[in-house]
Amino acid sequence: MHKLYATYGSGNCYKVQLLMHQIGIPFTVKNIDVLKGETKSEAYLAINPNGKVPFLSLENGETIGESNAMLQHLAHGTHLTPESHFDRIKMFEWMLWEQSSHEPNISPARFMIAILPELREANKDRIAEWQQKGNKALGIMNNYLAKHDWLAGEKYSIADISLYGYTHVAHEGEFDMDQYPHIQAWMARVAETPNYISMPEIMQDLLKAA
Ligand SMILES: N[C@@H](CCC(=O)N[C@@H](CS)C(=O)NCC(=O)O)C(=O)O
Repeated sequence: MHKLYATYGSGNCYKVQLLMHQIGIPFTVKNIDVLKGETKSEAYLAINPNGKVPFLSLENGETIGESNAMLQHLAHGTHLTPESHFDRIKMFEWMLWEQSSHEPNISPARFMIAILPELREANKDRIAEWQQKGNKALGIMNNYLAKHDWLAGEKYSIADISLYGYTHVAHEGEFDMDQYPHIQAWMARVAETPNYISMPEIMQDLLKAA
């Protein structure tokens, strides 16, 4: 069975858990507590020298770092990867964009506001910059979703899962989601897809496995 190293509350980890749940891939989880510095422990660095989660150890002994690479591998040949070449390229485009728009802006703003608020005051200028860049990204998504139901082609795909990871918790980083009605409608569609599971629900499993 695949084993996912993950930490509680991470959008990057949730993306991978959500996908495996939705396509019915059995997996175990190992909690690596970022707040306790466990990603930098000697034991964990021996498993993943990059010292980050998520990290996926496949049943066949191969490993994958980077959440979006995991999504691409796990969804290969399933209904969550578009059939047409061009739709797959658009999927890839959104997933690369996610790592330069959401991951470095929405994610750290949320982290310092909702997860480690004691860091907030000392980082208020950085948070303001992340919020400004994050809002720019959310505006781009909102405009696109005004005309499209899904990000890549006509169907739900791992591009949606990838972007959903941090978009659906952006309000925790004090992003005003009322400004983005088309994102809200898209998030509601994602939550209606078959075998959807919320972050708190699937993260409960992670805590139990700690
Ligand atoms: N680009 C990576 C980002 C991974 C990442 O930054 N993970 C965070 C948790 S969301 C982490 O491991 N932080 C702990 C650390 O850097 O020690 C991905 O998409 O998987």
